[in-house]
Amino acid sequence: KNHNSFLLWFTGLSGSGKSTIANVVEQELFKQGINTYTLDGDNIRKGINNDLTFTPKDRTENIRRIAEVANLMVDAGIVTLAAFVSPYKKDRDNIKSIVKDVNFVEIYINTSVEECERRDVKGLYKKARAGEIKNMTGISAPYEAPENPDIEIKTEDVSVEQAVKQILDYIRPKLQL
Ligand code: GGZ
Repeated sequence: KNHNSFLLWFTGLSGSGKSTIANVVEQELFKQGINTYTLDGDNIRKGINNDLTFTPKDRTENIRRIAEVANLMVDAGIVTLAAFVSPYKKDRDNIKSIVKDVNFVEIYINTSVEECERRDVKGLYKKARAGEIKNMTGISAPYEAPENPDIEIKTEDVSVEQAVKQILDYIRPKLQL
């Protein structure tokens, strides 16, 4: 194990707040001089995984490739954050087997589908309701909630700052901050 590095994996619905929270965690780590990188839909689904859709099979392959990339990044000593819906339990279990020599933290961003749909930052829920988007997680595709995440954040109850503190408090002993 590379004891100085690890993988923070954020799972939750579209619009749950994964990227928002991950980005602030990353800023805090940066302030402490820690080398980090965030993998998310913007840099992965537009690049290495631009051949993949949102069918169950493609999501499985999406998560598998991301886990392999994350494994390399952590091996290179980078504290890696990954923010993906990752809705299937078996795919999340597979991450753990791919990154088996890495300190892995599963963070469940628990925001109800009602709240995500109310926020609808990208208008995807509206499109899903109108049938313009298929396989929309929470609407026409399942989200299998983690049963035993390392950290669970209910964004309807806590602020971004509180969520970030909860994560930093959890990882601080592992980082020797
Ligand atoms: C879920 C979708 C879909 C469907 C497009 N279902 O809020 P966003 O926009 O930025 O995050 C979502 C992102 C999900 O990609 P992931 O790679 O994280 O998904 S998975 O882990 O399940 O492979 C959303 C957008 O892409 N998006 N269509 N049908 N999210």
